Amino acid sequence: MTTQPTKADKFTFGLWTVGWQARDPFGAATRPALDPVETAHKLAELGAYGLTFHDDDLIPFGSDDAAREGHIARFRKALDETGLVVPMATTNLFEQPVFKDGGFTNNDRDIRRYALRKVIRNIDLAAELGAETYVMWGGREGSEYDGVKDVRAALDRYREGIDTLAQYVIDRGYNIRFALEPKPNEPRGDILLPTVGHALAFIESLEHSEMVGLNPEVGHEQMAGLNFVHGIAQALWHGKLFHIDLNGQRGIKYDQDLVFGHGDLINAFFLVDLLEFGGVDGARAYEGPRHFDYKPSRTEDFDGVWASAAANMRTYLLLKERAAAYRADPEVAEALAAARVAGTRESTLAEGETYQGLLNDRSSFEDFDFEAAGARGSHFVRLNQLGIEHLLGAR
Ligand code: 3MF
Ligand code: MG
Ligand code: MG
Repeated sequence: MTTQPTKADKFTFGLWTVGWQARDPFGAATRPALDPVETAHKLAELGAYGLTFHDDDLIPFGSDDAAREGHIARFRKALDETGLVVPMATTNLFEQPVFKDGGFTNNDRDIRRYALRKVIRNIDLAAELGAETYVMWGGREGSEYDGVKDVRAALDRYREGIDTLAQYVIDRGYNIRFALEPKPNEPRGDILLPTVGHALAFIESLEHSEMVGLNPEVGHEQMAGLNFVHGIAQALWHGKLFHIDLNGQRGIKYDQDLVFGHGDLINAFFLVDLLEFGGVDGARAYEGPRHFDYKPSRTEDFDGVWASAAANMRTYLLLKERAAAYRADPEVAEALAAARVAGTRESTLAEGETYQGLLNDRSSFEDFDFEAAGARGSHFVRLNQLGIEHLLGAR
C-alpha cells in the first residue's frame, strides 16, 4: 500500500475548505481569497479526485447572468485540464443576511420560496457538472430561543422543501440523490435535525425517502458527544450513507474542522477500518467519495493550507494501511475470537424458532447459569490494545 494519494482513493475537497480565509467571530481574515481554478490545479497535483462547492463558492452571491456564465466556464476548463470530477454540490443558505433565520424553515414564506429557487438553480448546475449527490446542511434552520420557532411546523416546511426538490429532480431526469448533513448547533443555537439519528427518523417521513440519505460529518456528531463510528455503522445499516464529511474534532466545543485524524485518532482509525474493510468479506463498506470538510487553521499561510490538504489524504491512507495490518494480524484474529465479536452475527432465535421455542428451552432461562455468564471476562481491553498498537505502528 502507498500513502501517495491517487484518483482511485476518491479524495474530494470542498472549495470552501482550502478556500477559507480564516475569518472567525473574533478575528479578521488571515489569508486572501483563493481562485477556484488555482484550487483545482493544486489539489489535482496533490492527488485529489474531485471538488465540491456551494453555489456561492463558485459564483459570488449577486453575480449577474453573464458573470455567472464566466465563472462556470473557467471552472469547467479547470476541471477538464486537471481531470477532477464534481461528485457533490450544495447550496449556501446560511451566509447572506436574508437567511439569518434559515431557508427552508424560515418563518417568512417569501424567504422560503427564494431559498427553494436558489437550490433549484444550483441543482441544474450540479446536474450539468455530473454531480450525483446534492448535500443539504441546514446550518441556519433552527433557533436560539424556544419560543420563536414552531418546530413541528418548521419540520413540515423542511419536508415540503425536500419533497418539492425531489420531485424536481425526478421530473428533470437528473441522476441525483440528496444527502442531509446533521449538526447540533453553530451557527444557530440549536439546529433542526441535530444528529444522524434525528435525520434518519425525518427521512422516513419524506415522500421520496429512497432518494434521501445522509452526509454525516465527524466533528458534528462529536460536538454532540456521540460516537461517529457508531453513527456511520447505523447509517450503513439503514442503507443511508450517501456521502461523508471527514475532519477532526477535539471534544464537545465549537466546530473545529481540524484535519482528519487530528481529533479523536482512535475513532478515526476504526472509522477508516469500517469504511475500507467493513463490507462483506472485508470489502469496502462505502464506495462514495472520501470528502474532506475541514478548515486549514487560521495560523497557516498558503504553504500550510496545501500541507494541511495533503495531511488529510496522507492520514487517511496511513490509517487504511494500519487497519489492514490490524485485520491481517493472527493475534488480532485470536483476540476477536476471544472477545466473541462475531457472536452478534448469529441470530438469537434458531432458524424457524418462535418465542414458543424460546419458552420451551429450559437452558435459556430456568437452567441458565447467569452467575457464571456474569463472571466471565469479555477480553475487550486486550483487543482494543492490539488496535492501539497497530495504530501506533508498534506491531
Ligand atoms: C458546516 C458544514 C458545512 C457543510 C456544507 C455542505 C460549510 O459545519 O459542515 O460546510 O458541510 O454546507 O456540504
Ligand atoms: Mg462542519
Ligand atoms: Mg460539513
